[in-house]
Amino acid sequence: MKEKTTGRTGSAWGLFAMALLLAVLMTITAGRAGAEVNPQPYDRVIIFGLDGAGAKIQEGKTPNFDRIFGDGAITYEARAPLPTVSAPGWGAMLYGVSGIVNGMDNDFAGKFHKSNKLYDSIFKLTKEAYPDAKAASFANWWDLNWGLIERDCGIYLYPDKQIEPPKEDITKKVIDWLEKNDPKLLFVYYGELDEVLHSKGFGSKEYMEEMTQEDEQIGLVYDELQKRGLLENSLILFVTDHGGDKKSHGGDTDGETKITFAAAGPRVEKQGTVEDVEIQDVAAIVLYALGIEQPENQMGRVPKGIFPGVGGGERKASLLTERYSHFSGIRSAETGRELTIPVSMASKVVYYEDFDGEVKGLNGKKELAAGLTGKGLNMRNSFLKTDIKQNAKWPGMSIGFWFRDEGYSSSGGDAVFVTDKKWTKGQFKGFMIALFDDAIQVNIGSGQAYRKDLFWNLPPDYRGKWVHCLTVFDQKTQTVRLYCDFVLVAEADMIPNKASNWVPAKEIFVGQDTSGKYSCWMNAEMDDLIIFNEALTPEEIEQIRAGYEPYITQ
Ligand SMILES: [Ca+2]
Repeated sequence: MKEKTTGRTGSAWGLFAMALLLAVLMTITAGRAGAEVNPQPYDRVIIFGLDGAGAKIQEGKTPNFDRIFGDGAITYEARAPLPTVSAPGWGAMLYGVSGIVNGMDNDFAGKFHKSNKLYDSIFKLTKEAYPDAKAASFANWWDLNWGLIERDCGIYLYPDKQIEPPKEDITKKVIDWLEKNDPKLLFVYYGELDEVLHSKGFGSKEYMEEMTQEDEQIGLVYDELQKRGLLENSLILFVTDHGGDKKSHGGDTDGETKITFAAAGPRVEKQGTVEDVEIQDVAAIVLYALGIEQPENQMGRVPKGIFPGVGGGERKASLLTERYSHFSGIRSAETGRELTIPVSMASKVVYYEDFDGEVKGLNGKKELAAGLTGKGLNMRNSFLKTDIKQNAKWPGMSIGFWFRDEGYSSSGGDAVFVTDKKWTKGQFKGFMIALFDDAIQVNIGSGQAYRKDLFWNLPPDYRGKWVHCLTVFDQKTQTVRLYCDFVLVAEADMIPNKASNWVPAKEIFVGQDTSGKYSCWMNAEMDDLIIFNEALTPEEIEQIRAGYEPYITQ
């Protein structure tokens, strides 16, 4: 239903990275503002989301928006995160962090999202704070309910299967649901406006007509809430994710980045002007409204001008960027050292290559490059054929390595870090760890129709720095866990009831698939590849991290 391309442009990306770095530097100087907890919480928060509305609401015929928010606090100068595409926008709203920092992009949104381990959405936090409360998301962009919200957080999702019903159906389902449920948090999302943006243009006649139609839907839901007495002590929000530029969006023009934000309800500033809003602030607003303490890892804060005497101040730096600051160099004197593995783990090591001595199984141009310590594999034109075959009797497998990528391969595709199969089909039996765009991808195939893919979007500052990637395949719990720089960042279930199906027959290859002819090469160096025949525990991974500590500088 929605455009699936990320719309990333080099310039927007670079600017974003720079802006993020600047923001981090500024925030460190400014210090952190402690988040307040609302002494007088609202009973519920209702969020209306219109995809792609930008700031056009102020020019449109939107009588319902006007009657709901006319007396509330509004701004048409809120800012969408870059790139100005849907998933980073809605991801920022849901998680209170910049969408990309949270690993949300449109590629990711289409994938099943189980709770990611670094951040919790406002839905999950609401359910944790009020376990018996009802919460729901109604959205006719399938990826939102499927990919962006944790599907295991216990809220009602419509649709919960891969359909994208028209807006009238969304409205009807919300109204039906309200018959039996008093929501603590309700999100009602309409996506058609973004489609008209792409087909007819941002601000076109058809676009403005669609906006009016979606405004009607908002009015119907609002009237139902009123009828049921659910507007009392409720905070109503209007949010959009981005605007547009002609028939597109993704860039950094005013049309794309300036967006509408509005709030209404008791104790909201009468005809207030909200100052300095970014979408990630919406999470802070929702949590404040519901009397829930904002987690330390959220970046947004309550803006000034919504609640009297509350809000403003600096946003926090990304916890991810702080915890996840990549290693930019090594002490040159440390070359040729040996990795220290605690004795308890040494027996689990089935393969270790530091690329510092003679490298067995080197293929392609057989080139080494500067590594994290000593030398490393030059993955641009060389690969490694190990003599390791995974054994079905292993209780699991863990693969760790350092890599320094200079930017996504210009040849496109998804270059291979480590695999035991041909990577022309994800369904092929075995596993694969790749770099897909700026995301680490872990794939498992059953050999038949089934494939499972886990994604983690790397933060924008990873390029040119050493990043540690560790993947744990756990046969016992049937899960795959991905650690970046020793932080658990993503987890997924393995293929159900097919535990051993992913165990391969071929040797493990590094920098190439097992054909040795995969068209896309990694634009990176690799160092210290280590393979364990067990699923490492968090404590063991922490020991590995500590073992590296003397050798790395930040
Ligand atoms: Ca090395």
